[in-house]
Amino acid sequence: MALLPILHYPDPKLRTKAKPITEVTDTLRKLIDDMFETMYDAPGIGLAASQVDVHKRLIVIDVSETRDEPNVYINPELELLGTVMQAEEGCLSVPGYYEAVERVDRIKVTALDRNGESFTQEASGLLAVCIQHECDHLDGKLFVDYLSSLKRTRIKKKLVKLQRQQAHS
Ligand code: GNR
Ligand code: NI
Repeated sequence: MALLPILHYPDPKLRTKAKPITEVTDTLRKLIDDMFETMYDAPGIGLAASQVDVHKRLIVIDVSETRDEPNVYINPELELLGTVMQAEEGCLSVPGYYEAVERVDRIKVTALDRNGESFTQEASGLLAVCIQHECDHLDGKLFVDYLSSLKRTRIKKKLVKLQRQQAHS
């Protein structure tokens, strides 16, 4: 297993639209394992392949308190249900920032699991928010895109400054 480097906003690679996965192979399962290790280490509740510079439609999630409920979604397709709510979101690609974002409180997702089998799941609460957040990553979208341009610009400037300092230390 291996920890994978996570891309940080405003890296333009985070804007890449991910391509559908055509075959679920052992190589892909190795990537899934590495993504879980990276997510648990961060620590985060979800990770999209886009964040580790792999532009394939794959996300991993574990919203459990006990960190022992790994969920894999390959080629996820979302159906938005329920009503729009505000929820505080953070992102491993936007470290240190938490902001309210509007999301629906209920979704239905259809995807392939790590064996290439199709499944459908209904989700609410944090899991529903996280699945929407991760699916956005696959389309090159970040939670900061839902904020005012003023807030987004402030966050961008601070992160660019931080990255410059880290590069020089
Ligand atoms: O770890 C994460 N926490 C989180 C909290 C609220 C809403 C979404 C998330 S996802 C985030 C990990 C991440 O950046 N996934 O892309
Ligand atoms: Ni994120």
